[in-house]
Amino acid sequence: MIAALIWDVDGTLAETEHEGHLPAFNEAFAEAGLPWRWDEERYRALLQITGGRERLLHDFRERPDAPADAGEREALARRLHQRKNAHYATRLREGRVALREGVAPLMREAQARGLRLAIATTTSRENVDVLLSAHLGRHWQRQFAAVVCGEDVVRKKPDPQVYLQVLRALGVYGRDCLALEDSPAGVAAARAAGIPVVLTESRYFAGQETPGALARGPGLHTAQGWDRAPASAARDVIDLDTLIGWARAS
Ligand code: XBP
Ligand code: MG
Repeated sequence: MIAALIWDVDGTLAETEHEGHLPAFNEAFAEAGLPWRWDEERYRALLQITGGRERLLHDFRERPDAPADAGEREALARRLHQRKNAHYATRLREGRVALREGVAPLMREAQARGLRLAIATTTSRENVDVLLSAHLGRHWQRQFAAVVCGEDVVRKKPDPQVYLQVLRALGVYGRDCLALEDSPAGVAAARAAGIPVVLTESRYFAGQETPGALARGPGLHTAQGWDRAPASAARDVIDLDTLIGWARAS
């Protein structure tokens, strides 16, 4: 039996990168009077860098028109990142980012059957709050036994730190949980913490080589297109019995 489901946020709970962070970064560039814009292709490449501020700093290194001074670059990244998060929050509050199909039903099923829910993310608590307040209500935190975010760790995914902190907070072993992820860095982080992980492909990471996942498929809303057979063909979704079956057989 699985004791807890541990959820990644960006790409797993919602298509936040495409519908939230990317447009918000571009809004921050425009607002600052900068001519820079990231298109989908560039953003897909930049997503190899986890953390929005770190992503900006990485991008600056390849821009001849970015400040040459390291301190100035750091300050600009900090400012743009703050503004990006403000634009991100506005988008969320305007209802422009939905939860991925199948996420809320699986959360409800897990809770009804006595499993605990947890969050393990690279993004900030502020960003998680705005997403989950919009979809689960302002008391969403009560539904989660542990929430570990980017600011709680020194090293972001693919480092296992965020998952190890969740395990510590829950007081369980990795093998007794199941993580849900969408990215190679996320899968690597969960595996390094000893947690079995299921990969739901998201817009920017679909098709990327991702070793280590128990199963991989297009989303929780369908049992079609997965690389492993679901527990029952009767329900065309990935439900808790399917996840438990996969974990048990691994
Ligand atoms: C994904 C990330 C984050 C987001 C942006 O995190 O790498 O950096 O792209 O959020 P996860 P911030 O999939 O672990 O939730 O700007 O707050 O970093
Ligand atoms: Mg993710």
